[in-house]
Amino acid sequence: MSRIKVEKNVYNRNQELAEENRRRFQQAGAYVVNMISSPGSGKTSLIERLAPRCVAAGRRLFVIEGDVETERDADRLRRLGVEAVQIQTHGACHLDAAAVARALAGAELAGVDLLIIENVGNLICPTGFDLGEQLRIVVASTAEGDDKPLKYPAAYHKADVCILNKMDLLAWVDFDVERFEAAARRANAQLQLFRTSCRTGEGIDAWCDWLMQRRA
Ligand SMILES: Nc1nc2c(ncn2[C@@H]2O[C@H](COP(=O)(O)OP(=O)(O)OP(=O)(O)O)[C@@H](O)[C@H]2O)c(=O)[nH]1
Ligand SMILES: [Mg+2]
Repeated sequence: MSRIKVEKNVYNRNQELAEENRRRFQQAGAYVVNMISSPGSGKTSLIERLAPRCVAAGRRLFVIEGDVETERDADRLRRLGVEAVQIQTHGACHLDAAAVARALAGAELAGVDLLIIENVGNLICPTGFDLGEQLRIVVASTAEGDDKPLKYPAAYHKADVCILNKMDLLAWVDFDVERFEAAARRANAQLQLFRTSCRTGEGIDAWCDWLMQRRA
């Protein structure tokens, strides 16, 4: 079989499983978010900031953490009282719909309001794999350079929301926010843009309020 045909089969099979996941999520009433970014842009930190707001709003949050190795991110969230499952891919650079289904095999999703899937830190491979989510977020940080939407357009093209995190670092890094956002909009004119800092809390309320409203 040619490589193109094998890849097409992999994507088709993933799409079928993603639709199965989506049906299960919808039946349970869970709103599902897939978070994609390069390593270290602040995905887990953003979830840590969201968690107490979910408690305050009476919303049940459940998180799937995707990493190549370690249970560290799930442990960070468990310390805050968040229900979290860790997927360790042991080499794979993305999550797929089958891995998400396996991670949730024994989980009771009824009553979960928000299910966040933090994908493996990578701007390339995760973009091709629908996990059954309703909302896809691409997170960038000011430490990464403002040209990333130009270099990794698919990550932006396929996202609904773009969060620019680490706004507190702007004074120390060469990063032009307007240039970044113009490039992100060029990849995807519909992108909903947010600017945040998990350190100072800047923009966190606006982002979390928007997400809660969208979920409702
Ligand atoms: N200055 C600053 N540091 C931040 C901010 N957000 C996160 N960090 C720091 O950036 C580092 C990476 O944050 P994480 O939340 O672990 O990033 P991540 O995207 O989940 O990383 P991976 O899961 O490894 O891909 C940590 O040391 C955080 O404390 C921010 O807004 N400002
Ligand atoms: Mg993380």
